[in-house]
Amino acid sequence: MYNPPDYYLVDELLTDEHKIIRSAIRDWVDRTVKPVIDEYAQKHEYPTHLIKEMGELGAFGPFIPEKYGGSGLDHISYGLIMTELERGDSAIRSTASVQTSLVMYPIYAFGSEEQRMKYLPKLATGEWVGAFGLTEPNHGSDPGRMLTRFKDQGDHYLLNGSKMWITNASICDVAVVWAKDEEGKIRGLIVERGMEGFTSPETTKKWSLRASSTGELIFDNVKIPKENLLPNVKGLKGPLMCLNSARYGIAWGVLGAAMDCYDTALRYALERKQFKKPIASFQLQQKKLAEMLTEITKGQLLTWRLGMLKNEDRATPAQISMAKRNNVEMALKIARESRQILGAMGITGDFPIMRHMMNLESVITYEGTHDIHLLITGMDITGIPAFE
Ligand code: TGC
Ligand code: FAD
Repeated sequence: MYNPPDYYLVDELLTDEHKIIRSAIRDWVDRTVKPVIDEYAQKHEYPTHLIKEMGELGAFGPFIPEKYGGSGLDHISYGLIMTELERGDSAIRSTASVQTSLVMYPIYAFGSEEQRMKYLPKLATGEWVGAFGLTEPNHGSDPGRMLTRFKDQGDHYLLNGSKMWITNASICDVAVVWAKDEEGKIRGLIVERGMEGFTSPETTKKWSLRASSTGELIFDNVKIPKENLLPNVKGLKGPLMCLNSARYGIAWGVLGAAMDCYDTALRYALERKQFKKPIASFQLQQKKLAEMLTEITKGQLLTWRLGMLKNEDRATPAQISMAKRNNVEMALKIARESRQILGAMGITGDFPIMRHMMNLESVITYEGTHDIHLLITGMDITGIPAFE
């Protein structure tokens, strides 16, 4: 039975509504995700049947207003949902991150009223799956140099280029794609499945996020109706504003993976005997457990405070970068240490740890790499960008 650590009584900072939401998602993850996720990861297959259930649970667009199918909740609620989903698997949290922060958010924040009404309710229920196309084969950390372009052809736009490493590419119904116009300005376009010239091959042979679908988005003279351009944003700040929301969710999400690893390792250490004693009685194992709990506690406090700032619209992109970077590294280290506590058992699918560990190798790279987030903090402190 999962016993999530709460050493500094952070629960006391949550409202009853927060706890009800968390408990609903936790219960769903225990009933629906936990029993099947290892099998899907082993098969390198995405459990698509979970998407509609996530929609029913309110995991898509929790902070989007109810008028558009969201739940109108605050950002602490969004964070708690991400934590619980990622305890199940980073792939499940990824789906909710992309759908909420990278597809619904830009349509809500930068879209026309017609676009909001057309897409958001179906994305909220999971009837439609979304994808977010920013990264390209030759432009990952530097998306501002993207090559994907569109031209004005009078009654439509013509889109050419390709995106790579895109979550849910091959199963998406709609994709928010970032491309440059003829003046070189980055704009957002809504590409729909079925548009001629749009293909989305799946990326295979991943050792990480094996229960997630990742692929390419390829545009070969795709005719995009003019009404599919997001009218209210221009420039790289458009996709980066979406990333602020998704990175915030990841800072919370990875706490779930870390807590699952810690909880598993603690229980194992108390039960497993060597040299006639539980391994939890050895100082070396206690050091690991004590340090894990310390880091989880720091991560919980960081995200809670960040969430309060976000609720007040005061969380800066650099604060979000710090939390994403800190918490992902913390979760990855905890996964590695927990794996060692389980000895050989730690490498099997009977326990979630190795799966979390491999997933987190993607999480530390996507949504801005560990290095890029450090440079963002460096720039914030010194005022000097060190990217080039
Ligand atoms: P730079 O010149 O610094 O900025 C360009 C414009 O953007 C503004 N800006 C931001 N606006 C909002 N939020 C932010 N976080 C922003 N950061 C910058 C900036 O003020 C400027 O505005 P303006 O009006 O002056 O034009 O841009 P740069 O080209 O030097 O790049 C900066 C850098 C390196 C930090 C940025 O490119 C970056 O963050 N790179 C990392 C790329 C990344 O994170 N990609 C993620 C792809 S999506 C993904 O991974 C999804 S995984 C999903 C899942 O499965 O969960
Ligand atoms: P690169 O940018 O080539 O970086 C390689 C290395 O160089 C890294 O260690 C990086 O830190 C370092 N580096 C780069 N620039 C600098 C610098 N200036 N200073 C110091 N070091 C530097 N993208 C999307 O658009 N949508 C998605 O849905 C999406 N989903 C993804 C799902 C998965 C499973 C994965 C793995 C990736 C996904 N991505 C997605 C792409 C992800 O955002 C990129 O992989 C990431 O931004 C890094 O780009 P890159 O892989 O090209 O690495």
